[in-house]
Amino acid sequence: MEATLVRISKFISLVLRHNPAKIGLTLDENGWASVDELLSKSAKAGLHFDRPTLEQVVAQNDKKRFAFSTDGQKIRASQGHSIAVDLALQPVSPPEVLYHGTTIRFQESILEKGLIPGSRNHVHLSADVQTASIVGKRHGKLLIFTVKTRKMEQDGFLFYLSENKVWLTAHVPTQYLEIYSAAG
Ligand code: HQG
Repeated sequence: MEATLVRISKFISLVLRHNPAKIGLTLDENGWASVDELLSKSAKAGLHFDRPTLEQVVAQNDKKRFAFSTDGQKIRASQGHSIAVDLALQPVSPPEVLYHGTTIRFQESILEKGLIPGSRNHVHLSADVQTASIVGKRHGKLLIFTVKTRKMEQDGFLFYLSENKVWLTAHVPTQYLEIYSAAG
């Protein structure tokens, strides 16, 4: 993605996930913003882009972070929010295991408290080790946990799959965690 598009993507990621008030935008309870309002308020805040450019950002985004409503009038982030939004996702049955990429710096705390959402609304889990590696390396030296998601489901935990295929859950207690090793 070209530099201008990346800049817009980072900007709308901040606005749609964390701080719409920064540009005077309001999201509805499901996290949607009016596209026209996003364009005009971003321009007022100093970042000018038009609808075709926004469509490019949405289409080319490496992780498909954003989605338009079916009528194309609204846009939202598909996951990753820190503000309270109800994505209105239905619980989905998870595979046997999922993965969580993090850094060894957090190991002790995770083994003590389990995986907690921190500033976000959910704990984020990955379907494969490769994705978990990318997520984890953002934080430092990589550590991957295998999460026994089927067992969690049997114990009553709920799982959601965001539109861009990130698995979400509220909390992962330590008994469902195992340090992943490639050797098995
Ligand atoms: C860690 C990116 C200490 C957790 C990614 C993680 C993902 C604990 C960090 C999405 C802990 C939170 C989310 C505990 C969890 N003690 N640390 N008990 N429990 N943690 O960025 O999962 O590029 O909020 O392991 O690709 O890294 O933004 O979450 O390291 O999909 O679209 O606390 O963000 O997507 O970090 O990443 P984050 P994450 P985007």
